[in-house]
Amino acid sequence: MDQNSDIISTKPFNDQKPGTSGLRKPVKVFQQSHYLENFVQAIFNTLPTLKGARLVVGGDGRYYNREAIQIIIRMATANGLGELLIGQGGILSTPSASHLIRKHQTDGGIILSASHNPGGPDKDFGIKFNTPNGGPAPEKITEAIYSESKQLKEYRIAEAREIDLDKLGKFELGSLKIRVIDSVADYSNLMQSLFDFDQIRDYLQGNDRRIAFDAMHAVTGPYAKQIFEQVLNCPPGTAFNAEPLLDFGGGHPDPNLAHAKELVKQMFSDNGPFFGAASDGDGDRNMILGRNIFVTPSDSLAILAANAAVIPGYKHGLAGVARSMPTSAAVDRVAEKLGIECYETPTGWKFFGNLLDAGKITLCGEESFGTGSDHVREKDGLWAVLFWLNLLAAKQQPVINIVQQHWQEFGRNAYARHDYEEVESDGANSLMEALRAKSSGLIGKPLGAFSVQYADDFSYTDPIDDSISNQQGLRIGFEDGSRIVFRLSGTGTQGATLRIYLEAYTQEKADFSANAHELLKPLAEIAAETAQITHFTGRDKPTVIT
Ligand code: G16
Repeated sequence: MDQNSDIISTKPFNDQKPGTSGLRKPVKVFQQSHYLENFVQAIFNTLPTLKGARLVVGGDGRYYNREAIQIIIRMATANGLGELLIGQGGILSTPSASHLIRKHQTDGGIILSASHNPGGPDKDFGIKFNTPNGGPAPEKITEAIYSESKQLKEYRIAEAREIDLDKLGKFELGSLKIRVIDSVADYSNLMQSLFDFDQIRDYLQGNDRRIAFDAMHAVTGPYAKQIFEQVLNCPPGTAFNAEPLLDFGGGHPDPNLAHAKELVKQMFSDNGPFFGAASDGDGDRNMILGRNIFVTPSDSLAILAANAAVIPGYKHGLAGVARSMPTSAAVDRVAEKLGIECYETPTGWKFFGNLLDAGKITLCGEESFGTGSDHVREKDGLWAVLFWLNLLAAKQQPVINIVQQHWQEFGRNAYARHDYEEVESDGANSLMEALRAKSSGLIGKPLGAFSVQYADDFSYTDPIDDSISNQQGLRIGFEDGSRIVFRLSGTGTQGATLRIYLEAYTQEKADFSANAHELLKPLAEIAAETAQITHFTGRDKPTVIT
């Protein structure tokens, strides 16, 4: 322990169980005395070797980011850690933190973010631990952290000066070394090693090739400015809402049709940009749009997989692909054609980690606007955008043609997610229990015009370490390839969020120009009736449809 350190007596909090992606709570919860400190100490206590450990630390710049980093610094020195690598201004996008952990071979990292949840004094904050592979800690580690948090009696923190997070350079605090590093440079270099920037740059010089990137006042602003406007020579303003703000400008930094309104309006107007994209609070999500077309995240994954051979970083082929269970089966059809394995995992990027580390998969993605590859161990928003730009440049085609051609070849998995946010937890749990109880009885029966092929509660056995994750979502699959999935979100901070995932498979050409919601209407009706949504939640329509 360092000389000026204190051992502070504390009591455990009983609600520090990490969810789908770390511990997410309202800021006010984190500001309670000892709350953040307890969780950080719980993380430290689970490190295999605490003394001398090296960690990457950074966050999405939201309210409480800087305060939290100063606390982590003081606790790191008191606990005898060796080195912290911190993004300048406390800023690191989640994928760039993952890259830095891998590049500098640290013992992991602490990422401060509540991702797409709104920020500000009355909104949310979050913290998660990433392991030395750069990925979110798997369940056995999050369980260990939780279990530490439940028995914690004390934590260690030093009395120390504030470190200037805005100044690049090396600092020392007791025996702790601190390096404040450029948040963007390494990440930008990594992207240039995967994509043909010359080809993209030339392509974007062409007529009518204006692109727009909405950083949603979140962490990708500085990254997008550098990559689009400096390296790719796009005009200033290409990246807009590009200054990270403590409260994301009061917005909801979730890149979807509901929340990236400004971008969507541009993309669906007559003289809009020919390509548009957005990213979320911490830069790991992406939304892809062409002029007058939105590409669902599930389709995006399938299209990237089908066309990976034209991208320099992936030209040698894909080892395999993976998608989370609620993500549409569009990529499964591509994998079948390519003759590669397609893994179906529970929701949560952490489940891709083992597959990526074992070299079983190259690309993976989720319906929740996450796409990524083996270049890091997190989903990566800007990576997906650059992949698409490289694809457009290589094929010399607009987004709409690429999507339509894909559907002609593989059929269309029309897709939508209906979210019922902040419903009473008891009602949501009862809905899931009632559905679970009746699901096996649905098999072989008709539901509307559909015939149920299978109905189960998704369970996953990790093919690498054999760990089992049960109760990962209720699925009702129909004989024509359509599907309804019911899950409770693991990232919300108020009550429960019921997610209903609808997927209709069609090979009818007429359906390729149809509105997805029209195609999904019969499934939405079946979902509402089968799960008795109004009865259990008191709601007659979803809060958000994405
Ligand atoms: C996190 C996880 C994703 C997950 C998403 C939604 O994303 O990293 O793997 O798909 O939450 O999870 P849920 O449906 O449980 O709310 P992010 O971008 O919030 O870190």
